[in-house]
Amino acid sequence: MTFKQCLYLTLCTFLSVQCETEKLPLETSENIRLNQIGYYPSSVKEFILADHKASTFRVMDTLGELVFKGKLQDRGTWDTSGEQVMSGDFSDLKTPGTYIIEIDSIGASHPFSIEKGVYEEALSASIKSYYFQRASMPIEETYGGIYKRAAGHPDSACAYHASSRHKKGQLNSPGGWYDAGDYGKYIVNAAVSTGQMLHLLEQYPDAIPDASLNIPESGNGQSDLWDELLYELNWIRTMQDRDGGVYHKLTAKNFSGFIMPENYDLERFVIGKGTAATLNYAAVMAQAGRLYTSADPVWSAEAIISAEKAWKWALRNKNVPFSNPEDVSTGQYDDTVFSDDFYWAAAELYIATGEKKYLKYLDSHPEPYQHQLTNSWKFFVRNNAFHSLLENRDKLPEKTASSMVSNHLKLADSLLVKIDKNPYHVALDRYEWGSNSDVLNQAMILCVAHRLSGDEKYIAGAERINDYIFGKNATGYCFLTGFGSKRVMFPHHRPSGADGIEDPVPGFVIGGPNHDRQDQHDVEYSSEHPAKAYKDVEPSFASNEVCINWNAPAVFVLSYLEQNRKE
Ligand code: 9MR
Repeated sequence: MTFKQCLYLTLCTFLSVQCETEKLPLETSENIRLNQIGYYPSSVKEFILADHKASTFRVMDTLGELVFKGKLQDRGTWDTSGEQVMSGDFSDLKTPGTYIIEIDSIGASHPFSIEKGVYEEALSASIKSYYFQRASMPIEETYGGIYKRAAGHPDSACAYHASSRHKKGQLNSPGGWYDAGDYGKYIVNAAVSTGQMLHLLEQYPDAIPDASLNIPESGNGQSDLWDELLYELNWIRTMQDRDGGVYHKLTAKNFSGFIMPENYDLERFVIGKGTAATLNYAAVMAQAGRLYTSADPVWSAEAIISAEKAWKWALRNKNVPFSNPEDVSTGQYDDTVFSDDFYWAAAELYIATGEKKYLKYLDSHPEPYQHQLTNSWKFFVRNNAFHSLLENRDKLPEKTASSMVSNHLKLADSLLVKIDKNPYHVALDRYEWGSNSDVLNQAMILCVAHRLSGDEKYIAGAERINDYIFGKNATGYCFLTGFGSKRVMFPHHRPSGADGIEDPVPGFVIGGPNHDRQDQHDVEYSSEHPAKAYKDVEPSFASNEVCINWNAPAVFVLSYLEQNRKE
């Protein structure tokens, strides 16, 4: 090489290094919305570009190398978010790694990964959140790390409120999970949530093995999820009266301030006794009882007997609704229609006992095969029944079983149609209190359809919906605390607000956009559009609270995906 050539090469190298260092990475754009946790290699991979026009996008790896190029598709206007929407698809990129999406003159996305087991951590955290909600016991550092705390609410001697049908004395009712951002314990919500997660254990008994969650029971030889559910189930059992009826809730008369559980200052009462609580008790005890037979035959037999007792009470008290007594203002969880609660109880009791009277009941009291949105504690009980019956369809007359399967697939297909039509590729068109649980419940329905049919389109639908929870939504937030790049920092959750730790307790699905904005006197929302009616501030109980029935379908869906998306 001549001296001249050598000089030229040196100069070129110098200049190209200069160029490299000057090629600044694009700034993160909040208008590019995607699943900030990531995708399995074989997943459908979509993202949204809101309120901008562009024709192409690039996927770049961590070294800044281009790994995929694609075209954006115009999806029109989404009135629910008030946005012009474009979407991109990079499903063909299957190589594991960490990536960002870049769009010229707009910016870059938050990073995301493509890998096997991509939701493992999110799944563990979403179950562990129940451990953090445990009442009456300390959260020890060994299990809770920085979120350790002293025991709160022993609930060992709770007076009966007059609404308990004037029961005298006190109830020993320790344990269970705090319902949500508040410290109440409510039977109907406990039952629907536990039921949804029991369904997972029925499908995949080994999905959450022993010692996978680092909870006090880890190492006892049984699934950690079982252990967690048992903590709740054992509390639920304390709420049954001797005559079989079940009390509605255990709370103080009013919500407390934002204090730690151990600083509780309000007396707690056993409040209400009614048809919904009793039937939901019957259902979940029959379900848990039958699933727990071999692990603990005594517990199981007692649970089923107590479920039958509850059923009988409900038959004698077919229409005892609950509403808050005048001096009580904690969560109401009110219901006035009990046909679906009867149906769930009859379904679980039939599967547990095989007794024909329950099957007859189901036959003569059919429920519409639908998913009624919002208030899953009120409406999803029907779906819990369907899911259990479908899983146990060998116990049903053939005709009943096959029409139930086709009804379920029809319901799932209607969700897929909505996903395809919707600019964000979600199936939800109403955004009410706890809308994220509606989204996840729809994903659960799709998972069940996949289990019934093995058809890939259903699991892909569940993933597309799940992407919404992890960031592919009009707010751009990843709605699982502790996860994602645009994180929820100020959930309406008393311990997270009072523990002095910057990051909230991880693993909670927060309620999500709620166009009713019941807290708007205290919360300044930045948008009135339903899909954007969300604010990451502590006072926003209507959009930013956590709740056990919002996490339950997340646990189900993430587990289902982990079990079925091997690649
Ligand atoms: O999740 C419940 C939602 O469906 C109702 O519309 C709302 C108002 O009644 O209550 C929600 O449940 C809250 C409960 O009453 C008390 N604990 C916190 C729950 C989540 O916000």
